[in-house]
Amino acid sequence: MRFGFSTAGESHGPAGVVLVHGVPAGLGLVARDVNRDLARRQRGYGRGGRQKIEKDEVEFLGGVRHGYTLGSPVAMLIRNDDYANWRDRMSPEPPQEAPKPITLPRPGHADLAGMQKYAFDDLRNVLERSSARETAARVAAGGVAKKLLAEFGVRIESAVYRIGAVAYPKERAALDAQKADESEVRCPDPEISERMKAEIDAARHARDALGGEFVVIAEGCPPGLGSYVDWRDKLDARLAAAVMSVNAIKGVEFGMGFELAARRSSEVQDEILPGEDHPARASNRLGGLEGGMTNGEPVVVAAAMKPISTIAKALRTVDLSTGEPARAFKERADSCAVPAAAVISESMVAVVLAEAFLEKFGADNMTDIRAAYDHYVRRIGAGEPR
Ligand code: EPS
Repeated sequence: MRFGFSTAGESHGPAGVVLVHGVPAGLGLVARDVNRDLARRQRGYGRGGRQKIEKDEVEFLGGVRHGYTLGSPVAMLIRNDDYANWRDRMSPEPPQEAPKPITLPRPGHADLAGMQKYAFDDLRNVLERSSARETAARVAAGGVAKKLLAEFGVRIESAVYRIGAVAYPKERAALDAQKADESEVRCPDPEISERMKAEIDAARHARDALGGEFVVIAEGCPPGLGSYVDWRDKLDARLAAAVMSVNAIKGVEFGMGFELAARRSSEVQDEILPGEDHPARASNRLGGLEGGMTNGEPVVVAAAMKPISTIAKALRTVDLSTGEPARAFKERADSCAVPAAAVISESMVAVVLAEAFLEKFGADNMTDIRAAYDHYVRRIGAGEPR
């Protein structure tokens, strides 16, 4: 089966679960490999009270033995510690007394269309699954993908370059992304980070929330992941879909992104120069992707996140139990989750790259994949086998 994953679990239910399939046998994998990113996802200035309750860690339920994958699905469990406080409202078994339904859909959330689509009269049935809590399970899947890619020298990082009106140059954020973990907003510049934090404070005091922009960089990808042959195989399309699937993401761009549209061709292509052992590039304006394939330059994906839709300054809605005008439902929420979205998007990028990597080099076991990879990089002169 090709590499990929499915998740299950509700935000205040007992746990999140992820099943990662298509993982080759013989990959070294321990809980620590995955838990590091789970902790990075939980950080970020502007998070609400929930992250103080949770300490996300995985428990392997299948697919790993004595620190190595078996080629069977890797199943991981992440418990929701908050479930203890929600047992009555979220128990899988019928409760003694049904909780009062929530009927005030929030503009911008999945609430209204979700209730219409699934014939619910309680929007908790929608919000529990549409909540970004689900992304913890995605990050666990991303941890497996990152571990696989790291065996071949692929490193994935991210940096935030906008929170609300406070911005930093995207190119500089991408260059210094390795410093982003030191910042509470994942911006590599300490002074801009402080301004971003002040921006978040101001929004919170106004009972509002903020979005922003971030960039994910994958270095060390060999050329030729993805393909130009069929539209479904084009890697930029697959990466865009994966990043767009992260809650509240409204736009994705590569390299110089939408700015490319305003320039002349000669100003935007990455010229090919003779290199030591293989052709080199004079620039990376296209973000490491040409013709739906990696070209050996760092893959640079940026995304715009809209502000979170659960806000204290509740917006106008309709009470679905009466049809009367009302104010939207308000529950504890984050005031900014852009730093978390950057980490989640690293995971989604890793999953797509791992899938494309295994398409190119085989998928059964690490020994055969390594042999295919070594042969390929030798043939195209893209450096020494790792
Ligand atoms: C979310 C609402 C908040 C966030 C949550 C996403 O949860 P709660 O309602 O429990 O306070 O903290 O994100 C997470 C729980 C998480 O782990 O990222 C929402 O409505 O989407």
